[in-house]
Amino acid sequence: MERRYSMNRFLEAMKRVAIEIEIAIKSEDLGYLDSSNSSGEEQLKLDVKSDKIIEDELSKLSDIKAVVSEEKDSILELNGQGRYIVCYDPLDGSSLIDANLSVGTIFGIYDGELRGESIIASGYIVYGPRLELVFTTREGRPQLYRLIGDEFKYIKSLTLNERGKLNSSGATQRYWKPHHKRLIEELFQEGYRLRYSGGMVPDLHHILIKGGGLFSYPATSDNINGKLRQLFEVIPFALIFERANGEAIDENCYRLLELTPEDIHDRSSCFFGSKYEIDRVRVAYGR
Ligand code: AHM
Repeated sequence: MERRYSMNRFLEAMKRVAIEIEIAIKSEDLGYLDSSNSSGEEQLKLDVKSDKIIEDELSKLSDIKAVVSEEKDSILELNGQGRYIVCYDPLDGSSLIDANLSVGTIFGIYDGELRGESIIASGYIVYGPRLELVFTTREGRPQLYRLIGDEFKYIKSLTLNERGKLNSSGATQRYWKPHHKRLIEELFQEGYRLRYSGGMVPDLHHILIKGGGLFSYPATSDNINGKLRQLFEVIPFALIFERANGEAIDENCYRLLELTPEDIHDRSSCFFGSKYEIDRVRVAYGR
């Protein structure tokens, strides 16, 4: 009961965050700062502003002990009496805003150690033609909310079919491993269609909304652990896909929900999809 109350308060906070970041995207300067983030990437002013919006909203929630952000080097303590740690990527794919493509915020709530098994809820916000938010706990299906007027309305729960039609394959193709290339080509031969915007949130949202498909961001010869970060991106989406009747694994075919990062900014190869496509990954990767 207590946890449910905390999650409801958290969800309401993230709805406010969504509206605030949406306003910032539409009205703020897009330039770069002189600083770079802990991964050595240049920081857009909007990344930093979005980070601050989330930090400020979550600091008002007494049960949030600390936050870990893609934009911060280390854990930030918020409320000494709190219980949960929230890990988030405030504005994933922000470089796509120049081209007016959709971007997103990803978040996961951890109870205990920062690892897959401790995640108790997660979600994401899509800043696209519509403002949408998806939220799930370890029980039940992911719930889709949409801003209509000045209020988020519940739209539906998200469930994947046994297989889909979309093939969303990330990373630089010249660095793909041969078996990965074969897998992607075979899916196209089976009739899968390419859908890849370069934004993890809209690309995964697309698969969830259309009921299936494969999103892959493999380990490559230039990024041996892949690109996407475990705590802020990979584990939160793994919970969403599993709760939507899909699967989420890494290149060793372990569940992404079993990952334990050594460092808060650790990355992992990742595959998200419906059951058929993830079985195809297992065969391609020899497991
Ligand atoms: P970012 O942290 O620079 O925003 O990069 C994250 C994004 C993801 O949203 C997306 O899935 C991936 O990078 C795309 O990478 P690539 O262009 O290498 O396929």
